[in-house]
Order: sequence, then structure tokens, then C-alpha cells
Amino acid sequence: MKATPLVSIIMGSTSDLPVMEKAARQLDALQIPFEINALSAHRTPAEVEAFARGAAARGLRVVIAAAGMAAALPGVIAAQTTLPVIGVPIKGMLDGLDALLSIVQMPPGIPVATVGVNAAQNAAILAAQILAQTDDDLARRLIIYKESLKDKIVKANADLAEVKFDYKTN
Ligand code: RP5
Repeated sequence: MKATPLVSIIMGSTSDLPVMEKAARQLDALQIPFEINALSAHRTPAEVEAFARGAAARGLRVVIAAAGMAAALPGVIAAQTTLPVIGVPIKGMLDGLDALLSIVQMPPGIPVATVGVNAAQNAAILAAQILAQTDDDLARRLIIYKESLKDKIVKANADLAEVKFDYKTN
């Protein structure tokens, strides 16, 4: 696939990849061209700046940035672009609370749309919803995806119907 990427997935380390693969799989499923790279706010600050300042001009529309621990990466990118930045806190230490607070608690003027700890799939869906504002085909694929979420609850109720308790009435 050599299309121009619309979404850039950036992670602080390849140790974040097992989580961020979920974002990549979801973008694949929604047929959204993306790139995926590692950059670190602390280990490669100059490269992060070059990426963030050049991102919009390369045709990117959304950045998904993931990091753990003192997770500066999403905020540092957001400080240097007007593209929407979706932050994914990675669970490393402290159950991911350190990364969650580092990413979500941005100063006024520099928002990072922060999803839950390790919630890489939600980051991809949110990126898709942003892109769907100007892409009717993608909007239709998202509607189908959202409809499919009902299936899990339909199955849950079928399973619950088989669970027996003396005082259960359904
Ligand atoms: C963060 O530090 C990375 O995003 C990763 O979650 C964490 C640990 O990185 P490694 O030591 O595994 O490279 O910057």
C-alpha cells in the first residue's frame, strides 16, 4: 500500500507496539492509509519537532501519539501543529496513570484528545470519525462498524438467557 497516509501513528518506543497494533488493525479494517513510526520526546526531540512541523504539509490529517511513563510525546507534537492529536497513554508503571495524566493535563491552547489507558483501538476510531467529516464513503463504513457493535450485546443477552438462578425471572 503506497497511498499518501492520512493518519500518522507515532509511539515513544517499539515496546508500545503490542498496544498500538490495535490502532493499526482498526485503521486497516476501515481502509484508512496510515504510517507508523517511533519517535521519542525525550530521546529524539529534534526529530519530533521536524515531524510535527512538517506533518500537515505532508498531507496528514490526524496524529495518533502513544507514550508511557512521563508521556510528553503527544503534547509536544500538539504544541507544534494544528492537526488534531489523539493521545494514547501506555500502561507501563503505576497502571498507566502516570502516562494518562501526562497526556490529558495539557495547558489551555494545546489540546490532546486523550483516550483511555492502552485504548489504541478507540484512538483509531476517533481518527476515523474526524476523517469521515469529509469522506462520505468512510462515514458509511463507520456506520456499518458501529451497527456491528450491537451484535456483541445481542449475543450477551442470548448467553444470559441460558444462565440459571432460582429467582431469575427471564
Ligand atoms: C516511553 O517510555 C515509551 O513510550 C514507553 O512506553 C516507555 C518505555 O520505553 P522503553 O524503555 O521500553 O523504550 O517513552
